[in-house]
Amino acid sequence: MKPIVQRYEHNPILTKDDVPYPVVTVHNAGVTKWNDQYIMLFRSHRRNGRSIIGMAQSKDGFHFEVQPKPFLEPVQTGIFAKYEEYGVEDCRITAIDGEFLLTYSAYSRHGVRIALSKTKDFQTVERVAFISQADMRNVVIFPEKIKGSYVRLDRPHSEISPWAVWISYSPDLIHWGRSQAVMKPMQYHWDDMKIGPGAPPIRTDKGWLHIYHGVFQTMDGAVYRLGVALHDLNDPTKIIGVADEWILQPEDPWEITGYVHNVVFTCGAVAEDDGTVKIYWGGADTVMCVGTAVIDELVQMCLNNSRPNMLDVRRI
Ligand code: BMA
Repeated sequence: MKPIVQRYEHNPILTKDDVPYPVVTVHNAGVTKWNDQYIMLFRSHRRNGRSIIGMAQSKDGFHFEVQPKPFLEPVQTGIFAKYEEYGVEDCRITAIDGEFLLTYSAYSRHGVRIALSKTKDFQTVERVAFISQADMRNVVIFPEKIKGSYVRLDRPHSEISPWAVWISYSPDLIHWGRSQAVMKPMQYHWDDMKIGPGAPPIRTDKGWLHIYHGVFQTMDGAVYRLGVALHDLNDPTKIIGVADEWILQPEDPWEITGYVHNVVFTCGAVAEDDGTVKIYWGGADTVMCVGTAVIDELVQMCLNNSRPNMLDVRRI
């Protein structure tokens, strides 16, 4: 059977050997298209175990060339220095109103929170604000305002309820509210342990397509896979459907073995004019990979093989 995500035959597309400064991993990259180029902002561990974000560019979305210097590193002064002290991770890119919003995890002795930066040209970056308190990760901002508000999905940590996807709205990108839980892990499914936003949602005529990650705990540790959910176009708080089956799981050797075993983790996907989407993922927290899927097939998985809405089902 044809896989739903067709892996690029020359994966991995980027490794530490492609980076002209010392790093030990290349993974979890946000990707966007700009001026006929693909821009990738990837995470790398340094040899001290802390992460920075580098940039690579490509004409075709498959062959990337890395910039000589890191793109985003923890700053040394001010409020951002205080909360970026331990590193910056897992950047998502949203193109909106002629600029690019960058949301990434900032780690410090105070926990992990989400920073928002902006760029217009991928040369200069303006740090805007921290848009969450601790402990929050995986913020993806929708590429359009909906009914006048910016919209985001995120994933708070919680020991009471299993990690779930939430939605929030903002008039100005700084102040966020009207928060609601929209999606919960499904018990004894591939994403039983936790779920989190992956790539910024993609507009389709049937709804917003969200590619997310789900985690299952095994005797050999956690397995990270990717799945899809569809949100209502005008009210993304409403989930139209969540595909019952995953779309991608660790299978290639560099997804099964690496810095963290058995991980495929996405922070970015690029919708193409021909109805396909390039999905980018980190393999085993070590390398970057890409694959292609047909957007309508992902949408149909959400519509035709949807699971029940776990928000209303009590776990026993
Ligand atoms: C998550 C995040 C990701 C990482 C994944 C697997 O909690 O830290 O950045 O890819 O674990 O290690």
